[in-house]
Amino acid sequence: PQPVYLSDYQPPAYRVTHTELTFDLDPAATRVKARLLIERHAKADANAPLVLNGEHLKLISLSIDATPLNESAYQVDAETLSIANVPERFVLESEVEIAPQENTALEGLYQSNGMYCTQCEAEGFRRITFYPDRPDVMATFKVTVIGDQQREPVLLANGNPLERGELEGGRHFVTWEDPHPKPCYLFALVAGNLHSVEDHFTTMSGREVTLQVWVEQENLDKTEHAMASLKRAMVWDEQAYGREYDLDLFMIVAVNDFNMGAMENKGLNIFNSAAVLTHPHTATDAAFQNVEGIVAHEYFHNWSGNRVTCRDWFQLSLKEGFTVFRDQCFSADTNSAPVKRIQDVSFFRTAQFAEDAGPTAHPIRPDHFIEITNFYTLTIYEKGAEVVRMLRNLVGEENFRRGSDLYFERFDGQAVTIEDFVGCMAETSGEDLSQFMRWYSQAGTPDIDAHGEYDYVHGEYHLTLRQRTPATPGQPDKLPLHIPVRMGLVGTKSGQDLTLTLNGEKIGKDAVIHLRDDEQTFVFTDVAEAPVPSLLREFSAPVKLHFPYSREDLAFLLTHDSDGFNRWDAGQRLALLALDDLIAAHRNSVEKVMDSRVVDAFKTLLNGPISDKAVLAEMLTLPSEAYIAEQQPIVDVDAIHAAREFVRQSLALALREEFVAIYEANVTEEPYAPTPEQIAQRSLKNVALSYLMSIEDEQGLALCEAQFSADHNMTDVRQALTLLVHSDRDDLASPALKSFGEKWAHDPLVMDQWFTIQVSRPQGDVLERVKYLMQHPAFSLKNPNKVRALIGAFAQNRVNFHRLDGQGYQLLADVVIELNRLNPEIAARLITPLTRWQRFDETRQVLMRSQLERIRQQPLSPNVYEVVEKALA
Ligand code: B3K
Ligand code: ZN
Repeated sequence: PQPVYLSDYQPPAYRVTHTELTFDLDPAATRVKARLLIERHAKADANAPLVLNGEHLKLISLSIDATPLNESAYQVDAETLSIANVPERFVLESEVEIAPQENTALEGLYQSNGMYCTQCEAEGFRRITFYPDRPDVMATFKVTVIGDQQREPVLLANGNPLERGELEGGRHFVTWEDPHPKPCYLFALVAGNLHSVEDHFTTMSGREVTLQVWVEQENLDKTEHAMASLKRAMVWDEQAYGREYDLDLFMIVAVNDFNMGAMENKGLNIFNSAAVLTHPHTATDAAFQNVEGIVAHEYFHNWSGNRVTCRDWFQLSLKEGFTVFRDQCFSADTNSAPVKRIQDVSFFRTAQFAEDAGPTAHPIRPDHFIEITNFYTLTIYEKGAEVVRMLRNLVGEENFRRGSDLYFERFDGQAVTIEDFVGCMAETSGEDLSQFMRWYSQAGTPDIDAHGEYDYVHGEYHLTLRQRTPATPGQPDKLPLHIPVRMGLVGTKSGQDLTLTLNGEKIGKDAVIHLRDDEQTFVFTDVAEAPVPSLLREFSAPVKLHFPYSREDLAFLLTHDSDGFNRWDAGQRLALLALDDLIAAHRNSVEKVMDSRVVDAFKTLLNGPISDKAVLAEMLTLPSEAYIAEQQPIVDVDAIHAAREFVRQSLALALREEFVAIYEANVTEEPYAPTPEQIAQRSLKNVALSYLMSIEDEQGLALCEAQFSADHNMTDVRQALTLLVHSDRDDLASPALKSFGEKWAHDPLVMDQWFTIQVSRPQGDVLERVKYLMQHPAFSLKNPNKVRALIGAFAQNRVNFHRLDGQGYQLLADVVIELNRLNPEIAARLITPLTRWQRFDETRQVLMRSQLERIRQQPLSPNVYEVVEKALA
């Protein structure tokens, strides 16, 4: 397979102005008729052939302006249809046959649980009909869906329904019209035996919108939260961005087999059932929050993505980075803002930093790719969002809003580039953002080495920041970036933020300084007392900050920093220092000794006044094994696990009474609601329980068992079950697992959790369990959620996946090889943990590489090929 390059971009020679489609549904032989109004681009060569994309299509007929084309007039190969000598304007009609039931890749038109659905982004539409499958071709669509009245009573497509009627042979049809020009990746069709919950929304200009959530009958009681989230998102986008909805109908559909979380098809968002269905008894607090965020994300795409779309797929972050930023802000406004930031950053620093440091590292705007599906990454999405956040910090909130207004207005109905977006921000703010643009083209995470010195005599604080971005594949040399560093100086005597004076100017107590050069020294004057600097507040830039904080400095920031995020981060840094010592002790077989400063810090937190329970729960949570691993030069999975367990147990032993008190103070009999207050209480209670269970004493076990049997809500039940299964008390865990598995055998989303809990345990029997569970009737390799819940979760199980006999790697490779044939997109994603081989000891490196080599020897999809080649390069 050959890569495509951003620098080769050419505007399309022909555009489609209007698209009419008729689907005659059949599992083995669906007929798709297309009628396309096509125009040659004014600047295009009059002799340019018309080239359409098309894959896995059986061509039945083809005509131009109602004249059938004979076979010499066109050429078809496995990927394209070319027609030479076409007029300047014409109507192209085609009919093709496709087989949705054979489609296991879940791209294009496929079947899930007997219903029909589509996934077209990025290049799935070419599996439906011959078409210029690129986002810069935007057309209005009229779509007729014909199906069986019994099997497919519901027939949906984008836009508003125009007409419906009965046909011969028990068939019926519905015709839909979408007046907003769109690229074909936003096309959607759904047909099946579905039921809807309906609600209404009045937009700020008074437009009445019908809202529907379509699900299978047994899930009708799991739609309330998605609907409520949708309405909150609609209000929020009006208030925060002045954006209102633009059709009479907005539909969400839940499907069981879906590669990603959801898809923002115009007016007809299709969701992975895991990203929409919730019920107190089946979904955890985290799932409720995830649903809220994804519903909002897809809704926000209606403007950032649909009304204004991407010129080409290299610009993917234009819509994704911006939309993730928008959904992050929405969730922050709706729930606890500091917790949202802590959770996002904690995930980002673990997973995106790892991506940026590995062989698949790529810029937010890649300059080439083989398979675009491989680029729906944490870099495009999450780092893209961090860059938009930096932009807002650089230009200020007001200019940012004016910039986004200008962007939506100026480019409405167009397919544009990242320059167009940043250009609007530069225009409304007057800022020079040219150096800032490097964030989009340079891969890798910048390291910032910082140090500071307090000059008592002159009352000055000298802060030196040095940036350097490590080489990444294809980018050996990096240029300095424009990095906004939000900071304060916390006085060690007063415990307060000091007023900052820089270059003779008072800039406040909390300010953004701009690092543009390789190295810069900032001299703060009028600094009356020795300060501890609080840097990168709220994680103001996606960088690794190194500052030689002492443990005393960190304990000080933990209690005094005015920035909640940095208070949490100080705790994490303090814990990491202690963990470092313990990892070394474990490796050297020296007795482990707990750092009393960490115990004291936790004690202060537990005994202090609790202002925000959700933040406290985060502060009491130790860095994950994956994040600890990120900080180590060579990952020693066993030492990391042992060190972290040692810290957990030491804290539990030292602070047992406090944890019991916290637990008891946060038990409630109230009926479940996913409110910030209740979620905060449950998180705090469940963190306390996890400490108590780490020492497996009688009281902890009793509380855990009682919480499991109380069966009050899934958050509590899942936490209790996880702690039992991850303990050494199989006598308690086995019956609990069994009863849970039997109770929920009918619910695929709960069974996903049941799989994950079992294969995440640290005990040594996990590999056998994975193999055994792969034979379980509830498991299927064809269902992406199942693959993620069982295989994906196992590959995150650090001690077991990285077994020294290499069997964990081998199992993953076996699955990748099989999935490569069924679903290349999921197969390619699943390889990720193996691509990180450089981070491990030599024995494991050899084992991991040999599995990658074994995969490489197979006939491969472009998706898997691209990832494996990069991993072994
Ligand atoms: N835009 C979709 C991505 C689906 C692509 C799958 N190959 C989901 C989202 O970001 O909203
Ligand atoms: Zn998105």
